[in-house]
Amino acid sequence: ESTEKSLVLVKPDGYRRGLSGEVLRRIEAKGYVPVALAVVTPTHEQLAEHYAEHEGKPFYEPLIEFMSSGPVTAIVIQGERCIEGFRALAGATDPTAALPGTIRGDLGRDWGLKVQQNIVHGSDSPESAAREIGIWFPNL
Ligand code: DAT
Ligand code: MG
Repeated sequence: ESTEKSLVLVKPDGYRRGLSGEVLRRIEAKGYVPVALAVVTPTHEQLAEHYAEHEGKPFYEPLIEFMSSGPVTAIVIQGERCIEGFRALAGATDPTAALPGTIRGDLGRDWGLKVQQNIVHGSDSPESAAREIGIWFPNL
């Protein structure tokens, strides 16, 4: 199959809370197919690449610190329009504002102004997806 792919991360907060399975369940229930999956403790170097677009922003350093605080579950998903579709499943960036029914809305909350602790990452465009899949799954 040659349909669209997206890179999903269950972030350290989600992994720590045992939510990798719940995220994967929602992905599969939607009909997207996991084609690669790995538990990885990200390096600063890897995260600097992944979040290059945010370098210099006020939340950049705390974001990198948080993302390197423990293992993440990295998943490549596949399916027509899965980039847009997973972003819809994930919900708004701020887990307090994210609508119920979404991953962030149902499972996330604010723990002391730490908007970065929002359970999941999902690629936001075909270009980001290709770039990010290369960072997390260099052999794919
Ligand atoms: P998204 O993950 O919804 O694509 P983004 O790409 O704008 O959001 O930001 C990447 C991550 O950085 C996001 O998941 C959480 C964190 N972040 C974004 N905006 C933030 C803010 N204003 N304060 C703290 N963390 C923020
Ligand atoms: Mg983003």
